[in-house]
Amino acid sequence: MCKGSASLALKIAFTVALSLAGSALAAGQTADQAWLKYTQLKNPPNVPMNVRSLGRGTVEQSAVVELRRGLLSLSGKPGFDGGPNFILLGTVEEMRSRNGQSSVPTLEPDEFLIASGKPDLVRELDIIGGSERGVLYGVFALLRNLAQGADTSKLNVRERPAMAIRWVDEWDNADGSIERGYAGRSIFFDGGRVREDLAPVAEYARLMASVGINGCNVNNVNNAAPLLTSEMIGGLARVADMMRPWGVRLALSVDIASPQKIGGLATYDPADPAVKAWWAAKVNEIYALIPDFAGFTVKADSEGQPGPASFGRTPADAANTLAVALEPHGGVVLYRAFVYNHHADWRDPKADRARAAYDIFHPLDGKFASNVIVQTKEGPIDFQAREPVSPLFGGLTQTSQAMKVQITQKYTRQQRHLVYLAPMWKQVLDFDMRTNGSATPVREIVAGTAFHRTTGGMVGVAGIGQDAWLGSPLALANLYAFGRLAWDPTLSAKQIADEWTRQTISTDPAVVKTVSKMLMQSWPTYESYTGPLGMQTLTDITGSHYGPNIESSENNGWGQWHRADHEGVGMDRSVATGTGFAGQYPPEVAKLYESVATTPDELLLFFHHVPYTHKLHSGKSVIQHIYDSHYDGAAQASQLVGEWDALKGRIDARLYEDMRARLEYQAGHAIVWRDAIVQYFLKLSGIPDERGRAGNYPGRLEAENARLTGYKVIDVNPWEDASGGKAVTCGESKCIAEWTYSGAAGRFDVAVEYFDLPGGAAKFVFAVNGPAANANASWAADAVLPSRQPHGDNSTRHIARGVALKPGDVIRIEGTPDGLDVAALDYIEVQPAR
Ligand code: GCV
Repeated sequence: MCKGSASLALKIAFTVALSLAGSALAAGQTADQAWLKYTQLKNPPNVPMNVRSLGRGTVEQSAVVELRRGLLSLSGKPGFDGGPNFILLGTVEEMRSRNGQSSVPTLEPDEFLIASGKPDLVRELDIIGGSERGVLYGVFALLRNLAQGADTSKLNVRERPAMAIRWVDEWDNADGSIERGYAGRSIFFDGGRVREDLAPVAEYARLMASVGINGCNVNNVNNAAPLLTSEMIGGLARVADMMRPWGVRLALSVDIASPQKIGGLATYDPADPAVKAWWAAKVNEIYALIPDFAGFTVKADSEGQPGPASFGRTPADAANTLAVALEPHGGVVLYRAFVYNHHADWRDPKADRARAAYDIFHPLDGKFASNVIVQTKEGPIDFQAREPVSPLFGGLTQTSQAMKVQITQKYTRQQRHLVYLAPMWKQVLDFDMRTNGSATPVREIVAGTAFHRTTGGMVGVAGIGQDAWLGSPLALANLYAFGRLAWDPTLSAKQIADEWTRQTISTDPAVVKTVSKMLMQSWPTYESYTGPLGMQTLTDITGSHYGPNIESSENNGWGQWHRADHEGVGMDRSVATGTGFAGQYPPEVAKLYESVATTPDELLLFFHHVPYTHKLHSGKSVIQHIYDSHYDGAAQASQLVGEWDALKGRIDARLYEDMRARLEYQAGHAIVWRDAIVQYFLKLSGIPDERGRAGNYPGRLEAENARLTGYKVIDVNPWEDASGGKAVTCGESKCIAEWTYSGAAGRFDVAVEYFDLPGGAAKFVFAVNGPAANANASWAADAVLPSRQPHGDNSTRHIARGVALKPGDVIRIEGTPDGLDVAALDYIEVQPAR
């Protein structure tokens, strides 16, 4: 390339950089709220500062802009040095024609190579991509290394993604709400249309590209029909335009009944010629405006969505109808295996939702068109705290597959609890399915290599919104980890946590060690206090999916049963005596899960119904494990606060305060979970806790036993969500609960368990013998939490610290309702001061 074109490229790069920076600022939502911070390094990066590119394509220019932005920011320099050394960006083709030689290796489209150019008088570092996207990925890889302070003096990196499909799914609705989203409203839609301001979409695309995500399915699989109207497609083309410079292709969820719902046809039977023609015309309409459109995601015959079963057709029939329409344009169909009957008969011991995907899709293996990818959730139920790997991954050897994971934390407490999910995903990816008796790790199955498929991959339900992408700052480690694992599933969860921390929070080794440790212990901690032994998640599955509600999983058709009774707990999924689910795995794995003796403790209750007295491999009884695990988990959640505290002064003060409040809330909510599950199983089993904790709460004083002025006692539903099953609520302008303290004199932390109800912000004042006990003693119940009634969803802990108490003191809580928030109280607990 001649000098002139290089400087033209530079000029374009600057213009794009400025406009990108401007638009991002205007929107107030930027990628540097996540990991693309490029914080100035102590030692300037050891690479040339000048950036040139050989091509002028949009994606390559994004790479130039990003590299310049990153280098300036990391080095803290005001501008470029104008010296002779440079970094050169180009595709293989561009590099070959520049050098007039073929020494440049052939690379796959998304592959890149970072290598020193031929030593000359000047230092040259080349970033070569198999395509422009490869160049962009190479730039992000270089910046990732630089931002972590890596030694780049002898950089020689060649990487290509393990999987072709690396998509995120957004479950955004046209009205701007987001199904299972916990970070505010949609960045794509509002009021039934595509938003005018799409600057955050470009920033999101930057984030995606930085970890190699190459597709974004922007709308909810439920209620997808309105998205295919011509007006919508016009708007969606603008979304695609914002993502295209970052190599991210737009995809759409479609409703299989669209030909009837919005097309005016009398049927949506996928075998009907008119239906086929409708899809072909619709797809043509899309490609006319979005030439790089990636394809469709389909949820059909599932949870009330229409599907081919209504016409006696199979998922393969439906998928192939769409596939034929998309094929000439290079589009794909991600057909979801999440098909099950949510009206199952819970009295039938053979009924089992976990079986459904394999039962329906395994017989169709080999019947899907080559551009259909069957997309299967990582486990057979629905993103629980722990599930076994879906057996379908081993059951489709002639079909391309993608594994779906959930970044948005529906069952892992909605971003209010810290749960770093990479260790969970890694377990699934590394699981050896032993198909045909040989090593077949799931990561190779979904990548397509295990069964010689041409495509495959990973899809993550992201749920990003306008609230700093995922709401909680540490939750972003999950989005980052998803992309990194889809690119390279052999990376370790710890390595990814370290990388993310260095780029997002600090390169200070002490900070990296602490944050990474917190992230790594967060999933086991969470599992311990919400769903150990494969009990899944004992949450309110018909409502908020947030607080504990153990029986909500039973006696309904949703099939998330754990079958707890007075004698024992767990679902028998063995072939010999149960639902037969264990038999869906290849023989070696099936054998492992078939027997109680060989099933790992962590999944025991997923596969077997055992008495509470059954001894685990650990030597503990099941019931004792349930008690211990919940106490240990809650204690570990509280330790997370202490670990974070050690970072004070070492990290950004706002981040410290923000995350500290979240962790403190989580520690309190872990106690709500602990107490709910422990008191429930204590009552159900009638077996006491060997360590005497269950049902005994030292220092706890129940609100229903207090001297009450104005407050009325109520039963809480479900009963296990309140201590002793009861709470007090205030129907007057002010209410008081008083207890006379009778313990030893000293200084204490007093925890006040109250219900932070929506529809108002009730005020509470904590006092001892008169006015408020200290500055920390009055607060407003102003969090936004689910459920209108007092419930484990909104049970919240406030701690008044360092309170002096002596026998005879009167402890008083004054509650002032506000709107619908009736200042409800559960108990107070006097604990030794920390
Ligand atoms: C988008 C679960 C969730 C639904 C979700 C569904 C799915 O059932 O509760 O909100 O729907 O999974 O994955 O399609």
